[in-house]
Amino acid sequence: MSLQDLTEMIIELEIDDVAGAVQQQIDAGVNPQDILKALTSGMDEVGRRYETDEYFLAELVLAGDTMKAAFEVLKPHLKSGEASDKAPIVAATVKGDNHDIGKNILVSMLVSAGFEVVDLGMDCPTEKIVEAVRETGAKVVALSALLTMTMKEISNVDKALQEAGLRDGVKIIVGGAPLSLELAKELGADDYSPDAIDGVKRIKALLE
Ligand code: B12
Repeated sequence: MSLQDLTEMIIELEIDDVAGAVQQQIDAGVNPQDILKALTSGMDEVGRRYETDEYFLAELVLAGDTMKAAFEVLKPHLKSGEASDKAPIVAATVKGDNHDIGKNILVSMLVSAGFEVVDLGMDCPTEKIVEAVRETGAKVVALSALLTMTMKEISNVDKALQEAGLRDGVKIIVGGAPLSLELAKELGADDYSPDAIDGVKRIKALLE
């Protein structure tokens, strides 16, 4: 059993066996962050197969569930140090978007780094995000957008925070497959990260 086998298990949607395989890697002393990378690269291949009509919606759903089963086992092992700030972080997947696996991974990584996180879930209305920032005094909003169609919601959150007079006190960091740092900035965000591990580092930097 190798990390490549784990990637294959995600691609082949082996939902019944994936948790045991992750546990086996952990027991063998493999770095949990390398395990996460192997799982995520399996999801990338699933996305590619969906794009080329080798996989359909049923496979996307099953791939999501397989990833979740794997991540449940991995989650307690992903530790990335002590948080420097105790202000909560507001996290959400934007309105119209039902992809929450990446956002959930980021939230788990933030919690294990010592942050308090207000997780607003997926398909989250902009008003709910503004309300949470107002109520908690959060200094960072972490948004996930996986669809080209829902990317524009980032700019709506930016505008709504400005209108509420809250934008100056809060940084917006975003992530998700269709984004890049350039796009993120165009949409009004302060920062972008392609993965959750680097995302936690960037959030720490934004708070400094
Ligand atoms: C699983 C999946 C689904 C599942 C989601 C299950 C769930 N609960 O999340 C289901 C089946 C619901 C789904 C539905 C759809 N999907 Co889909 N899906 C995927 C798939 C295969 C994997 C996504 C995933 O979970 N990846 C694994 C996680 C770990 O990665 P991640 O989300 O990218 O997150 C990482 C980083 O991006 C980053 N990150 C993420 N968020 C954030 C936030 C911050 C602040 C930071 C710092 C970092 C960060 O950290 C994470 C960990 O490192 C992708 C393909 C892909 N490669 O992304 C398509 C994909 C996103 N889906 C796609 C499509 C088209 C759809 C549907 C429209 C299909 C349909 N015809 O109905 C619907 C839309 C539903 C909706 N309204 O949202 C397209 C989007 C194309 C586009 N550019 O718009 C993709 C890219 C597939 C493709 N290649 O065509 N999907």
